[in-house]
Amino acid sequence: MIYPNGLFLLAIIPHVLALWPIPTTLKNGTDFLILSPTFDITVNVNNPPQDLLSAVAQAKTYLNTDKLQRLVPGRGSSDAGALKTAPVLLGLTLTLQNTNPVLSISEESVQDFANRSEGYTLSVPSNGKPAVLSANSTLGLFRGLSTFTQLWYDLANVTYTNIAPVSIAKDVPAYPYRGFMLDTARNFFAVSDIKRTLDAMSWVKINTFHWHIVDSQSFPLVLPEFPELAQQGAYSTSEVYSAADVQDIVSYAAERGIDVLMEIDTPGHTAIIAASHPDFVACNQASPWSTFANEPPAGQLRLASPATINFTANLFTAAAKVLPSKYFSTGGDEVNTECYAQDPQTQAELKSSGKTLEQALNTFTEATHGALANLGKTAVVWEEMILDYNLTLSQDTVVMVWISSQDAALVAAKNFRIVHAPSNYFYLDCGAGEWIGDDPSGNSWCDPFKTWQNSYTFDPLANLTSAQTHLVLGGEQLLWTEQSDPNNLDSIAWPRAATSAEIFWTGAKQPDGSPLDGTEALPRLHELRYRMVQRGVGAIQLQPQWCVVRPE
Ligand code: CP6
Repeated sequence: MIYPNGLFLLAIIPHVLALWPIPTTLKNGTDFLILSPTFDITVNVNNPPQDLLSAVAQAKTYLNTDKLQRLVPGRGSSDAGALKTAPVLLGLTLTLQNTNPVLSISEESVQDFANRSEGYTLSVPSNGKPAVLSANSTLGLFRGLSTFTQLWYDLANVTYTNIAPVSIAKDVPAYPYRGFMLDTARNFFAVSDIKRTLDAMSWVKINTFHWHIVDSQSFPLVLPEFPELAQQGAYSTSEVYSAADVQDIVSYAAERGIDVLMEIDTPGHTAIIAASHPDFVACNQASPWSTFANEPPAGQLRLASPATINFTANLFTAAAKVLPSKYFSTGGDEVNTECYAQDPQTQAELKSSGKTLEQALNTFTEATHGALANLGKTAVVWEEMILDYNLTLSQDTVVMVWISSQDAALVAAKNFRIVHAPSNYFYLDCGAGEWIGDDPSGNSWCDPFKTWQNSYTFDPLANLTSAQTHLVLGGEQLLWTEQSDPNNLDSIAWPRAATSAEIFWTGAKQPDGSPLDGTEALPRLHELRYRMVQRGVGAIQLQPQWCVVRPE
């Protein structure tokens, strides 16, 4: 029973913290402190990078416009008395420790996540003395600014907190990879929709945008080397991402602490490539489609064909080189073997090369991953590439576990690094086995909703030995968009996608060692949701309005 617990908590906890995710360490009081109308942020950094200055300006805007009422009965109206005598905070000072040279947020954000420094220290005294935010990197300062803006409420145009003093001696992510995946192939999303999503991601310290940019249904990515793919494969000439659009999204993300991990899913999920390169695709016309793919249209790259391998390697090179990320996802999920069994060309190629299908897949991945290695990039794959086939993938390949959370242990047993993307916890749409019928194109349906409370119970280290925990890079929530487009993007994603953001920033345990607890989280998530709405993201409501309107 969600409502009774939540309502009960709102009623009895006098000082609900609105921080999301919970910092690693947190000490706070119960004093009132007003943010001065002339409050300013001082950047105590030599030659501050432009993106840091922009982030500071954005934080000041949020402080002015959030106007989040305290979500307790009476909307915090009983705070008015205390605010008459509360000290006033005039400023926040940002300082950098040990940085030589000073990198911009954008430069920090696209480094290998293993080397990224995202931690910070924040102190907000209750006596009106300046607050201090310090970090080892501009990215850490950015994370601290996000936290700082979450401290404040509004009552009759007074911006204030009731939890001063605040001391965060240390806030560092428990896991280096905290992602959100968006599929822009089943339905198209404009650059502005993606930017709005990147904003929301940055508020909860998500650091990776996993962009599942193309799939069997459409190819919206315009590549100068392969313009025909989008010309023949996009839903329309306007529903495309030009090179400039990709650049725009990558820069916008990086300024907000987010690396863009692009995915071109192969060899399955590629039917649309047949529109411009029919020779490279098998079983595109085969019938019924359900024998050859999990959703229409069927079609997979002819993995045993040297011409197709060459094309795919060049395609990865063309796409990966436009992104600064050290990682690129080559997909590898749901390869349908029946498709190859019934494709005469593939059968002939296997026969003449003397290879099994698995050996041909190995040749395909060696060549295509090799193209990424030539660019100094590391491949990311879906779990089947490790669990279903015997491939000689480089041991630094990152494996996304999606079919079931249980499979993480199988990947760890093979000593590969793991990103948790379990369909039974983190799919924002239907999970595995939840489709009724098997045709997402329209003849079937599923209940596209799992509660955030379910996601919030995920344990990143379940079933792993202590020697294997270092393999867990983090995780992500995912939005496959068979049943989503820009009209329900915000509501299907937020605030639910914030649950994994907290699990992988805070760790599955609170600072006092107790496990994350949905009952504790509800009022905080409720406040985060209101803040998101204030900032222009249509996150869904979690509780009745009555909770904050009834008298105190
Ligand atoms: N598309 C791609 C999908 C899915 C996957 N890959 C998917 C599979 C099962 C469910 C939901 C989504 N639609 N390319 C799996 C990684 Cl239940």
